[in-house]
Amino acid sequence: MSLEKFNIIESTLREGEQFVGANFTSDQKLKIADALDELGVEYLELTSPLASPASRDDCERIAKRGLKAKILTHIRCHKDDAAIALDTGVGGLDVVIGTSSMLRQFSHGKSIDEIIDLAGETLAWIRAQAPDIELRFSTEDSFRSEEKDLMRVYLAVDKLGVVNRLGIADTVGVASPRRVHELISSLRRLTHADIEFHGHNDTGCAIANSFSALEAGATHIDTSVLGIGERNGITPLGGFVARMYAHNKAATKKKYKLKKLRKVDQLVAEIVGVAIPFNNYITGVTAFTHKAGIHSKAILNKPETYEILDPQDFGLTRYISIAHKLTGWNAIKDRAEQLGLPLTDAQIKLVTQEVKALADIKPLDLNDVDELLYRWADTPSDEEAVTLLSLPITPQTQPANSKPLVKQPL
Ligand code: HCA
Ligand code: CU
Repeated sequence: MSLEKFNIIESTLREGEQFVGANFTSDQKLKIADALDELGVEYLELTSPLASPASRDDCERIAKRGLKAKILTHIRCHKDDAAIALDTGVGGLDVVIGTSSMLRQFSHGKSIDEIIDLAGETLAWIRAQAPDIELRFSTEDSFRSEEKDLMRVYLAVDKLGVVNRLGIADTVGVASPRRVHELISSLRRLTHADIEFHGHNDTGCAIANSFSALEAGATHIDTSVLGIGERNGITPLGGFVARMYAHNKAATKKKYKLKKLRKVDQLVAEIVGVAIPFNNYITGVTAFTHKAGIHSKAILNKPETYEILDPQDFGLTRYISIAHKLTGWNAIKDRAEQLGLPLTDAQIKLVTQEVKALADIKPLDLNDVDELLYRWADTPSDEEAVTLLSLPITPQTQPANSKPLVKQPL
């Protein structure tokens, strides 16, 4: 159920602002908000208006912008914070308080009973001030909190009947998919509100944990563009979208404008001064690059053989890397056809042998392969072709020092 009807709470403008390279100006925030809104995420979460005067103005500006996405801001569990946040005109408040013994001891210093009282008072007060606002209550470091403490807090909050959503946060990235499934399943069984999952990626489980949360009944998943956030960040938007596309392609294509993802990744990468990682989900330079001859052959016949994501759905193209020793003659033939060279299969197979032999000696690039193909195309007969195979490597085929082997036309 939730797997088909989930919502993305896009937190690049909150959790993402906690990435060490992020220092968004107001205009940059607007650009990011607009780009995410075009992509179609359901919510945008913004840094607390209490963080700085500009953060407060930004909440007001983005709340007034008339975006389709609902605008949320993220605050501590205090009436004073809530009062200021409500004044900004946002559509929802994400309230959070730490419940783990470490946070209780080293951060706010409150007992579980005090947390329950404070949450009850604050949430009821917010609901009285703003009957229509979307209200979420979350515990920080949920997975290192005692489960009995956690459930006491959630049950007490749920009983108030004033929150729309309960949030579970894997603040330090310690949870595994099975653990997430267990905890969210318990929460689903015991409470009535929607459930949000926020997962950090310290141990590489953020996307799997988010998916597992949905399988267990969560309704909302927090993401950020490229996964930026504290330390190495949270569930990346693109990777999460890739996961949901693999689960239900038609529904994901309908829900989001997938071709906008590249622009969003590029925009945020540029603003925070990082490159999109080569192996990034969907938009990384090698995400749709195929190499081994066996893969290339099947890809040319039927791309789905080795692709769970169709690059076209994301406005991207696949690339077959052919200038290496693992190449295959089907891929070389395809390249000859792209170049309009009428070589026979026998000739193509000889070119392939030559590419492999050369690649054993030195790194090649596409120009080297093209050059061989052109030479073979100029060769009048197969006999001469055999002679050509034994020719030494000409200076023109020597690549410049360490040229990249993969050149994807992104
Ligand atoms: C943080 C807080 C938070 C809050 C998550 C939430 C976390 O440590 O900065 O409100 O759901 O990871 O616990 O981002
Ligand atoms: Cu976080």
